[in-house]
Amino acid sequence: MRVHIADHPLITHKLTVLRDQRTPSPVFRQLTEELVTLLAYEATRNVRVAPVEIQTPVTTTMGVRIDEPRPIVVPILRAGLGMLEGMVKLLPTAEVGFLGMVRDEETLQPTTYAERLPTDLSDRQCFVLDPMLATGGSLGAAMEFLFERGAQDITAICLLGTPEGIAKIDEQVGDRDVTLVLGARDERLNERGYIVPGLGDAGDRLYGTV
Ligand code: U5P
Repeated sequence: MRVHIADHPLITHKLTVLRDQRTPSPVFRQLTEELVTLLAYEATRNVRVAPVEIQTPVTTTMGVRIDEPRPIVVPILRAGLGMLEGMVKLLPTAEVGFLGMVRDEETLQPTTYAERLPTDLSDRQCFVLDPMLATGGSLGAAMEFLFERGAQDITAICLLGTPEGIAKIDEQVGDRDVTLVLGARDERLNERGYIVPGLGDAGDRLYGTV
């Protein structure tokens, strides 16, 4: 598995404001969108393109366009929804699928409660969005779901991850083609499954349900 951890002062600056508990939901949503657009730049580095000939005002030349079949963006509900706009801003032709996962706060086990995805993902590049890679249970289950639909090329974008979560996904995916793009790797998980220092519950902070 390839892991890319952002190393850019603008990303760290925006993450710092996001982490601050005084940051209100509207600002939190705006910053999440901006951060995802910055991370999406790295995450789409290997997006498939096809050669295309165009005519400039001066001459004909070769360029590229995003190849068919279109990539698919999969936000994991609910918190991943806050990342969707930032992603499709950079990849406007992508198809969007949905996967609803909920984590039992006692057992920390994820279950799927909703899905809207094509049945065959075998030649689609999949971009999964979930702001927090904590235990790795939710993202791992989401990836398993996509693998079962035939996905062979998955990139996940998370704002924050833990060493524990990264290790779990790495072990789970084995030698399959998976890339993780993270805004930062935080210190650890706490006993309640929260990322430390983290930013709290991303869904609550995005949607003001604190
Ligand atoms: N989560 C947070 N903040 C944390 C830890 C987890 O919001 O500090 C939520 C995220 O919404 C994410 C899910 O979708 O839990 C991931 O948890 P896990 O399955 O990786 O443990």
